[in-house]
Formats: sequence, structure tokens, C-alpha cells
Amino acid sequence: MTDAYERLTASLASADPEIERLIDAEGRRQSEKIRLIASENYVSEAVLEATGSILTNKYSEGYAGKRYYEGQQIIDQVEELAIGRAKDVFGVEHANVQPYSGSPANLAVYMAFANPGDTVMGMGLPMGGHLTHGWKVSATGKWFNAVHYGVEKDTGRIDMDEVADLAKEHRPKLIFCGGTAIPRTVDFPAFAEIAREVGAVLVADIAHIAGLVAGGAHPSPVGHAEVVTTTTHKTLRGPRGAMIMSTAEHAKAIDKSVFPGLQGGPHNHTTAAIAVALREAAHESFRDYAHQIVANSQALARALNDRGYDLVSGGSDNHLNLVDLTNKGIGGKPAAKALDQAGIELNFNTVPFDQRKPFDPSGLRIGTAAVTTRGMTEGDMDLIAGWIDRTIEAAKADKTDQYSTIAGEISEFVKQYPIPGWSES
Ligand code: DSN
Repeated sequence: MTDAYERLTASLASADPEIERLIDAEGRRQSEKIRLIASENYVSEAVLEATGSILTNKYSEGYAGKRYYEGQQIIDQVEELAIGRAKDVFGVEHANVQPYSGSPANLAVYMAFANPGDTVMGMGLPMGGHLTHGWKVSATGKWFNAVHYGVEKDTGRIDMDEVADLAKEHRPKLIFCGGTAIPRTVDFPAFAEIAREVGAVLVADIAHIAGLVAGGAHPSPVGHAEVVTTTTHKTLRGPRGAMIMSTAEHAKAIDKSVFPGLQGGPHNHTTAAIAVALREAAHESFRDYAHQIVANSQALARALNDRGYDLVSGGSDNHLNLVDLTNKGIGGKPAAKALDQAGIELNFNTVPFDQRKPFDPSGLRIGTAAVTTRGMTEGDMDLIAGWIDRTIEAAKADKTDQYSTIAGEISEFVKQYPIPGWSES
């Protein structure tokens, strides 16, 4: 095992062997499989160490210099480092690094700019948006009057005419752009023009693409969206957490909304790990990483296309592909379950205008951030597409015995690409 794994679990092994065994088993599972879940990644050992540090022992409600507990001499420095690095990496005037995760971060934005019953606008969940962009089952859809835009049927790309028409008709207070299953570049300047015209605050939710933005592999929303929210654990490759970034004008409203509006004490161990991840993201090698994620995603798109797979919008500009399996005669859910048994983890997903139900939809979402962290490149994407195709054909033919053969090939293949934070004892 690596030093980091031993350090992080040495006491656990004797204090709670059951949990230690499960962590070890999960490390093995993460290591032996090909991880294509578009929202997941592998953090560095440095990020793991900060996440597992004694900073978890401290309560720090408030902000640096204005806390409700004593003993903040060090925590203030940690949080200010994280904030300063976020400002540098993303070029923003203000950053709040306290949100516990993406959903609370987005909720804090509603709280800062809107009141219950106000009209807001976002991309529909089945079209690629996020629950917290006003989808009806989420608090944001219950408490606000949400209107939703989608994609064009023929291109699979965001329908900017629909965005403009709906915005003029409903005059929302907030317009969210970004989402969870958008394979193409988000046109932030076009959204900004529409938001300006109707007097809405534009919120760019860059949770999925934050690492690409940081590494210069996707255009930045900064200068177009007044508010930018992001999780820190997807392409940005940090701990589970989130940030809200904004112009200086909105700093106070956002800070007040996060604390005391919505949250209690920040998770200081997470704040430190965010700072570590942002330091990594500022490094030249992270630019290469971000561009390689996109190169891999596009190589995977070509390799899947060559095997007759239908991709929403025809391909990918970022870290993800959305595959519509309708022409293959299998649903996304049975395909995802078969792939999991064959050593490839991803998730079933709705595709725009899906004829099937959300819990049994037509699509697969496939992301390349995690495999790129492991060091895989374009040539490996062809192998992965081959395994995906073989598994799906096996599932269709009910040849389930083939899953373990493929899983064996994959676990051999990935040995050349170790994951940070876990290795064979
Ligand atoms: N659960 C995240 C994703 O998978 O995209 C979004 O919250």
C-alpha cells in the first residue's frame, strides 16, 4: 500500500477493522474498474491528506476576522488561502469556499437574489440541467416558479432562441446556465446578453467543467456571469465541496446567504483540501490534464461513433459524451448494469426528448476526467469503446458469462494506471 493509504488507515485498522476493510475494498474496486462517471475523479494524495486532517476538529462559523468561536488563528489563514487561490485560478473578484456541496451552493444563490414565488429559469433536468436549477422535485422547483429551456431536437445543442423567448416572456430574476449532461460548450456571452436584456442575474453552474475552465480547455464564464457556482470534486479534482464566485458587487449578499442564511460552521478540512486542489489546478501540468480530458472525450466519441453509437449532439467539446442507445435496442439502465459487472462504471441517463422513463432512460453518460487522471490517452479510448461495445452486445444476447471475461481483461489493463491513495498491499 502507498504511504498515504497506510498513514490514513493505520489506526483505523485496529480501531474499526470493519470500516477499514470496506475502505480497502472500495479502493480495490476503484482501482480495478474503468471509471467513466462524468462527475467523479481521483483526488491526489495531498488532497486526501488535507481532507483527513485535524482541521475537522474546529468550528468556525463566520468568516475570517469575524467568527463566533475563538481559536481561529490558523483556520482564518486556511480559508483565506483557499479564497485567494480561487480568485487567482478563476480570475474572480470574490469567492466563498464554504458551501457544503453543489446543491447548497445553488440554494444560497437563490436566497441571495430571489424570494419564494419568484420566477427563475434553468435548463430542464431531462435536457441536461440540474435538479437545483428549478426542477419540480427539488426545493428550488417547489419554492420558486421555474421555467425551463432545452436543446434543439435536430442538433442536440442548447436552443438559445428558446432561452431568449422564455426570458422575455417570463422575466426571471435568475437564469442558470450549465448542467450535468451537456456535451457541448456553453455559450456564456450569449446567455449574458439575454440576462442583461431582461434584467436577470446570470448564474453559471460550472460544476462539471470547472477543471476545464481552470485549465483553459473550456471558455470561462467570468466577465459574462455575475455569479459562478461550482462543486470542487469533478473535473477540478478536489474534495467533495463547492464554491460560489462572483463580482465584488454581490460579495456581501452571497456571504450572508451562505452563513448565517443557510449553513453553520464550514468544514475546515474540506476548505484546506480545496486550497490544495486549487494550488494543483494553478500548475502548468493541470492545463495539460484539462486538455487531455477533452482529447480523450473526443477520441472516445469517435471510437463509439465508429461502432455505430448515436451521440447526443454528435460528439463532445468537453469531458462527457451522452450516448443514445435507442438504435442499439437496449435501455440505458440494463446497459449500465451490464457494464458495471464487466468492469466499467458509468451511469444511465435521460437523453433529450427521451421516450423512456427517467429511472429507465435511453442513455448513458460517459466522462473522461477520472481515466485521464490515471494517465490514459486517446489510444486507450478505443480499447474502452471496444469493451463497452462487447459488453452491450453480450447484454443484448443475454451472454452474461462474458462480463467476467471482460472484467478480467480490464483489471489487467488498468494495472499500468494506478490510482492515487490506494494500492495493493
Ligand atoms: N450528481 C452530480 C452529477 O453526477 O452530475 C450532479 O449533482
